Formats: sequence, C-alpha cells, structure tokens
Amino acid sequence: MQPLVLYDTTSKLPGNQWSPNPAKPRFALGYKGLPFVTIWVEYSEIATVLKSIGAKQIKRLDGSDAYTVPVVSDPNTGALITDSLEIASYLEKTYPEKPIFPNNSEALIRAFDSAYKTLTFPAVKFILGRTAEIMSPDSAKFFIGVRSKDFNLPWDEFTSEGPKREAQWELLEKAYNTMYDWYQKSNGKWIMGDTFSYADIIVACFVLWYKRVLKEDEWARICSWNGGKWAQLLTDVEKECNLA
Ligand SMILES: N[C@@H](CCC(=O)N[C@@H](CS)C(=O)NCC(=O)O)C(=O)O
Repeated sequence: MQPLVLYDTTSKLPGNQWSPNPAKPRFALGYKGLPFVTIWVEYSEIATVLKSIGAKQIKRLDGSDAYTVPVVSDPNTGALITDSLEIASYLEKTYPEKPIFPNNSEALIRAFDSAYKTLTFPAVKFILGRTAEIMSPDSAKFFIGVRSKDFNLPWDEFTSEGPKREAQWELLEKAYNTMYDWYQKSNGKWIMGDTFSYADIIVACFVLWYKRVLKEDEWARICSWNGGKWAQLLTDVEKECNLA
C-alpha cells in the first residue's frame, strides 16, 4: 500500500503541528494504522499549494471561496479530498477496519461536530490571537487578515488583555463544563462509553491546539478544569491513535 498524503499547515514550533482541523485526519489515519506522509504548508501558501494540486475549495462564512487544509490525497485510489469531516468519511468507507464511526454513528457524529463548533467557536478569539504568534511573519499576516474577516472584528479583539480576555476564558470554561456534562452521561472514558470514535478525536484535536499555542500558565488553566479531563483525554486519544 502506498502512503496517503496529508496536507497540513506548519508553525515555528518544533514538530510543526498546531492546527485542529488537519490534526483530525492525522489522528484518524493513526488510529486506522494507515501509512501516510505529511506535507507542511505555510499558512500564507495554502491557496497556492492546494490550487496547484487541483484541490476543491470550501466556502468561508462570508460566502467567499477558500482553499483550506486538511486535504488528503490517496495514491491508492486517486482520491483527493478537502475538509476534515469529508476525509473522515472517505477513510471510513475506503478503509473500514478499525471504525471511527462505530455502530453506524456517522450521522450522529456529524451532528456532534456541529454542536461542538457552535459551543466553542465564540470563545476562541484569544486562542486565535496566540496562534498568530507561532507563525512565520507572512503566515501571521495572512492569518490575521482572514480570521478578522471571519469574525468581522478588528484584530485587537483577539489580542486584548484584561476584562475582554477574562470574559473569553469564562466562556470557554463554560463550554467545557457543558461538554464535561455530556461525557459524564457516558459510562466510560470515551463519549460513546467504552467505544472509541471520531467524536473523541474532534475534542482531542482542539485540546491539542490549545496545548500547542497557549502560554504555559494558560495551558495549566485548561488542565485544571473538570479534574484534568481535557489533558487526560488528549493523552488517551494520542495513545489510541498511535501518536503518543
Ligand atoms: N471545515 C474545514 C475547515 C478547515 C479550515 O478552516 N482550515 C484552516 C486551518 S485550521 C485553513 O486552512 N484556513 C485557510 C484560510 O482560512 O485561508 C475542515 O474541517 O476541514
């Protein structure tokens, strides 16, 4: 079998990885034990690189077209897939062993993905602010432009310290308290009890993002929530996906 190719975006951090959406196929590929190589692309170069390989565009919130990572190219089938959820769906159909949508759960996990985004999206502005700090200058400039446009807000809304940042923290903690309640309803460490699924990958990949871009004391704050649930979940998912 030839290795699949994952297009991910890089950073100044050792090991490059930071971005939650490309992390999801990385974890899914690792869980299924499929061989893959990663092509690390500067954020400012995503459109150029993905256009050159003929990747599909997605719609931004304002309706404009954008090239985004992750993209997965599978030389075994000739498939070229854009969007983390579509990649998960493709991997499951093409390589059904070690299911990430067990017990016919794809429809429900798609709903979970949407609920997760709605819950956390309003609370991550300061994390996007920190993300620009781990990028090369050209990528940071591009990132600041597109994220300000997405939220329709000036960049200082993402970087301001003090009460505005504290309000974001409180919103994020509240979101994770809600998610903790969801996990508490499951009899096991995964959201589907003892059955691991792509839903746990979704949660872990966002926690990974926080761990990679936040300052040490900020990451420690997240680690203190819900009895350490989120750092532990990330460790468990990394292990399950052979990425520890
Ligand atoms: N729904 C998409 C979102 C992907 C996405 O927003 N990717 C970001 C990196 S995490 C990106 O490539 N952005 C490029 C841009 O906004 O121009 C997915 O999950 O694949």
